[in-house]
Amino acid sequence: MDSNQFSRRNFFKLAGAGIAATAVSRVALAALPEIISAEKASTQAPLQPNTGRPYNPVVTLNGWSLPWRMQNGVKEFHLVAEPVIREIAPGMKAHLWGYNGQSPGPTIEVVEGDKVRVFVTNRLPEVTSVHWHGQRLPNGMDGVSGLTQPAIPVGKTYVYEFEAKRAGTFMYHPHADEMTQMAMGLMGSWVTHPKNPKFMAVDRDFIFLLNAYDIDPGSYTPKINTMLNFNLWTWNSRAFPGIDPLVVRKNDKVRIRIGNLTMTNHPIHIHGHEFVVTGTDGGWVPPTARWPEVTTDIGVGQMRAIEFIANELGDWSLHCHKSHHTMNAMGHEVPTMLGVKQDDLVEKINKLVPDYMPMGETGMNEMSDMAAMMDMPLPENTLPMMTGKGQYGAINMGGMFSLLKVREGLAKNDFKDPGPYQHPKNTRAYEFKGEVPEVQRQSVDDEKTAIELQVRKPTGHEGH
Ligand SMILES: [Cu+2]
Repeated sequence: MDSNQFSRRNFFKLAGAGIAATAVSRVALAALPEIISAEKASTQAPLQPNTGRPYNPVVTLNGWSLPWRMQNGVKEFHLVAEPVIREIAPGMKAHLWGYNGQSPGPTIEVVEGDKVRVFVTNRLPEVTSVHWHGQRLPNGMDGVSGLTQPAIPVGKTYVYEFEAKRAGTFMYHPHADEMTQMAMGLMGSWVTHPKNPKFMAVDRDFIFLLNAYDIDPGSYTPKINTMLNFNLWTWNSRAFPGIDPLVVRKNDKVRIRIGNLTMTNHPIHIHGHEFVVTGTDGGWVPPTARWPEVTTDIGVGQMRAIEFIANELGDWSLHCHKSHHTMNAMGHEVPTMLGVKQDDLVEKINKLVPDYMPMGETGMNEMSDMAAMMDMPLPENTLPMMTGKGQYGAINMGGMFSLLKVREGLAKNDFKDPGPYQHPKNTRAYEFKGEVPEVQRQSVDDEKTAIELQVRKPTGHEGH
């Protein structure tokens, strides 16, 4: 874009107009859009545009959208990179780096063709920059420190200006000491809405980022050198049961936009509905190229937009299908104890280790019950590994898990949790109360099979 189209010079004109020194500083301050900060980690109502061209706003899961100001036809936003305290779920807070009070930062929403100016103020203890992942823009606005711009020094504000050329879903994150700054939670979402608000319009449009942290039980700050062994798998820096449900009306057309800024892929799975992938990092998928799925794998650095009609009432799970990603921190080096009798062992171990507790003898379900009853002495500021209470008991989940709640009769912009789904009579799994038949052993006629079975039969001490 031609920089003359922008009114950058106007800021300096004011400063040179011979106003008293104090007034100058006030004018200089006023030249920057005010800093709007979020205090809460809960999902905020969609930001309805009151200036600029119309669009259908998104709902950021456990997040919010950044208000802008119009300045001579340019949408101006102000991001502040700073240390923040983010509640990961009730009972655990993390000391992260974020933007405008939270990690991730606010979602930025603009319309295709908008001229955009983003002020970025650096209140971190080190240099930073912002890369606008996926966007078409002048090379010098790409935010790669050292390559396309000097890094933003501590305490300084840099300005990014470009036209939002392509409609779609994007991410933003630092491109300066990236490993540290992304491990600390510096990231956010960006949506460029299509010029025509009717194009690809949906009733409810959700957005969130997949991110991950390595925070030792009992501590607050992520370990920044971790490459693969993260222990907190989060959506918008929240872990279940801290992730809000996605509340929709029956028969709503729903879009969920998911960006992956972790170091591994996440197969995101939905229950009770099929969806189609309608958007990728490169843009909208042509209708003829879409196919139905119930799980879509989202690679590192990728974004996927999925769409479906929510026509089945209920509380439907929406989660990453890697089962270790639906657990919270507790170390995965716990040995498998399935079937290991520990009764007499515990007594002996207790003489050596007074706090030892037997774990996992019949599976790990007992873990969530223990945690739920707070019998288990977890370190302070630590989430139970598996948790969450449903109307029928423990849900045994953590991490990247939430619920799609489909209900009838919700108001247009009602995203409030409607509570647990009331299953209509005779539509819930139930206990069978009759006799369970005897096991029928299949008679083995085939000689060959009989020999194989004999070979496989356990032979006691042999081989030990
Ligand atoms: Cu995952």
